[in-house]
Amino acid sequence: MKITFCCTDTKAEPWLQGLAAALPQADISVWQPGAPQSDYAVVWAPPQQFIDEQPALRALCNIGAGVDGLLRLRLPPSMRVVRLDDAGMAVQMAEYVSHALIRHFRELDQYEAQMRAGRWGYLKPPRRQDFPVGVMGLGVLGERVARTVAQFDFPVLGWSRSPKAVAGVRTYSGAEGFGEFLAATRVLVNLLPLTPETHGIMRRDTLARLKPGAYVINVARGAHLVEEDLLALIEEGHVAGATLDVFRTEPLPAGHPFWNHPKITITPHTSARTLRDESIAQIAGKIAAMERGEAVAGAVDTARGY
Ligand code: NDP
Ligand code: OXD
Repeated sequence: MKITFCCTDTKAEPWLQGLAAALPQADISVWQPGAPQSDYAVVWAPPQQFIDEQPALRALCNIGAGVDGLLRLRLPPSMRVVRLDDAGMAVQMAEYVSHALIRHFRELDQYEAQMRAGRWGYLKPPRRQDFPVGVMGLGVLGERVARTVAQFDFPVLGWSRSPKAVAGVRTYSGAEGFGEFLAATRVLVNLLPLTPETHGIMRRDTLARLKPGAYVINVARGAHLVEEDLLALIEEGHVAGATLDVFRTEPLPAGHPFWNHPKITITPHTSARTLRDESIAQIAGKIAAMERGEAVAGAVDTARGY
């Protein structure tokens, strides 16, 4: 079995070693233009040329959870796409979102400013019930985040495409449930995949439906958010602030208003990193399962877009 590795911005050697150890029968190499046809590919942001030169791949194994970049390429209709499901990302997302939420809710920035000013003083304790948290996307990552936040006794709501039941979470689904979900949410967490349906989903008319003093945590994709609309709603006071891990243009360009905005915290697309060892083990397991003709978790429905 032949496996090709084609991952932009990724050091290949440790992946090749790990995959070779997990799949000793496989012949694994880094893709070069003109390379012979492989059976499987391990990819992140491959060029179109790679797809065009490898039309008979049995599967593209994406070393990330989101496949929006991959699905922008022209793929042969029969080409199977498999993504990471969890592989150590869900716990990272849960800690990142919990941190952002609690930092905002407990006003830790204000306490830090007081500390730096040498001042000992109390702020009025916020009421947890005034901060309902709405998680958009109840998949592998969103469900873990919703369950984790519920452990801190926040009211938690979740929204997905199909109806879902999650213990401790009030769930909504589809276009018909979206308005009610937004109206009941104050802290909006985005964990949707980027698809034609979800592109620009956080924009003026949707964010304006959140409870006053809303807070936005975007950990999915930058193109979910209309950045100018968020800035305007913060300026107008409806939105109190945001924690943003992903941006329309990455790296965030110099001079972008998010860099120095007092009510916005940014991180460089790091809320849930691909963990190499966990990912190698998962991808090797999926390739072995596909070789045996078995179904695998994380199989992408390319028509649906996630
Ligand atoms: P999943 O595919 O497991 O979950 C997606 C969820 O979104 C599902 O609940 C799905 O609903 C819901 N959904 C999809 N489309 C719609 C829609 N139109 N309306 C309402 N709900 C919808 O994905 P993951 O949880 O694994 O990952 C989510 C995203 O997180 C990734 O696509 C990626 O963009 C992002 N990500 C970001 C990272 C970072 O470091 N910032 C790291 C990893 C991922 P249903 O359950 O009905 O199918
Ligand atoms: C992913 C990501 O999709 O890193 O895995 O954003």
